[in-house]
Amino acid sequence: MTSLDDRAVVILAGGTGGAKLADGLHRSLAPGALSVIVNTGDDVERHGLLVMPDHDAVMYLLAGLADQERGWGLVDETWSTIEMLARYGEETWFRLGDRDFGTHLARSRRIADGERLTIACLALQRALGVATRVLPMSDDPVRTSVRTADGWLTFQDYFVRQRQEPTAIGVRFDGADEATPTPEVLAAIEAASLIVIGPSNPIVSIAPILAIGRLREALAQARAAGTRVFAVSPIIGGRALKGPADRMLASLGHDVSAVGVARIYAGLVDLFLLDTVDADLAPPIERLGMRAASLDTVMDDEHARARLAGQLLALR
Ligand code: FO1
Repeated sequence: MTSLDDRAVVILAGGTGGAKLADGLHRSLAPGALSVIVNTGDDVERHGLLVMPDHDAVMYLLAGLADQERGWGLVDETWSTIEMLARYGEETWFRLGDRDFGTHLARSRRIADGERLTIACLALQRALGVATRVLPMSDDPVRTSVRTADGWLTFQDYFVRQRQEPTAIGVRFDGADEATPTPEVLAAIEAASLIVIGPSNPIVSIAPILAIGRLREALAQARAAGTRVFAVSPIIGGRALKGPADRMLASLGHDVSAVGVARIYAGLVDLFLLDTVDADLAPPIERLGMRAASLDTVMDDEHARARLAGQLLALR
């Protein structure tokens, strides 16, 4: 058996495409070589507990516990707690499963006892046997809101309660200006030989991470020092495979294409990876000052994830 690549890699990720590529890299790299920096703008307090959808999506997927059909939460889930909460008249449009509640209880207890968010998350990951570090972008709260014709909605209100139906005419990341990256995030960026911006929603999954000034600076410094920075398009053939990224790009005035996404990342990345169906978009992307490469980027199963991760690592 060939030995796994142990050069340090960082991926910036939200909950879906980014999580899948993180899983592929996790499978392709030596244990501990990968750090995932996750968006916390989707985090939300429910029933007195902190819920971290993007962190938990990555942690569950890497632990082999994710319900991949539903697209969020845990496998073999049951729903007795939320049903009981509904009987008490609590708001239950945001569905938390019984097993998932265990995660939020354990993490919230640690935070109430004074642990930093990152330390609490790392403890949960270790308990699930996940060697990759899944790092919240900051220990400070950052919360995404989406502006619609009826006003501002908190992210989960827009995403789950309103099923992403209202047109997004603005986004904001409350707390991002004051938030600082954690020492763990800065150390991971500094140690990385490759940093990947995963195929997550550029508007509400990656932008909150990049909105933290000191983190964005750290990426630029790493790049200036020779670290390669790659981005993978979440838009394939003009559409997002999952979620509202395509509609959000359109309503916020961006091109709904890999070029539109590449424009958002111009100046930050060395190489932009697009799907083979979009290979003809390579020239306009290269005119933005980055290399472009095309591969089959659809990650239907774990083999496809590991294959894409391996191909990406080979482009370093
Ligand atoms: N997504 C839904 O569509 N409906 C839900 O009720 C829901 C509950 C939920 C609970 C915990 C969790 O970690 C994620 C959950 N999600 C749910 C997914 C989540 O809202 C989004 O997928 C992400 O925030 C977007 O990346």
